[in-house]
Amino acid sequence: MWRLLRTIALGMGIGALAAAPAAAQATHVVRLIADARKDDYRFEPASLTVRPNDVIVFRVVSGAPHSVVFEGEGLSPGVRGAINSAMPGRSGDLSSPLLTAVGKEYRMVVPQVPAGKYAFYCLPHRAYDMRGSITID
Ligand SMILES: [Cu+2]
Repeated sequence: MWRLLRTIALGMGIGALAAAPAAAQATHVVRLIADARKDDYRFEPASLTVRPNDVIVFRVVSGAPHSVVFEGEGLSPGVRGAINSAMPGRSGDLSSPLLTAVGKEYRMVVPQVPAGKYAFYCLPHRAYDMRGSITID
């Protein structure tokens, strides 16, 4: 009897999941570009709009090494922790590891944080103003 009830409950749970509106998980690619001859240092696109659980792929296209470091100013401890948790293999607070080769990719899943704009920069090219932002819907 209990097993039957549990089976029914599980079935209902799955049904409820299937009925929920499909929260599509989008993947966004951000290219990391640096060309000293052209004085060109940028994230491309430099700004993008994302949703929690979307995937962002930072892809090194030229001019390695690069990194992705979120601006910490004004972040609450909770938000800071959520962003840190979303960044695999961090090299420090809010910092990706150094992306040392062309073709290297760094993936992160957008954390559940309040809607708003979150700025980041590339540490090796910070002096060249290589920066970008995500706006979380
Ligand atoms: Cu860079």
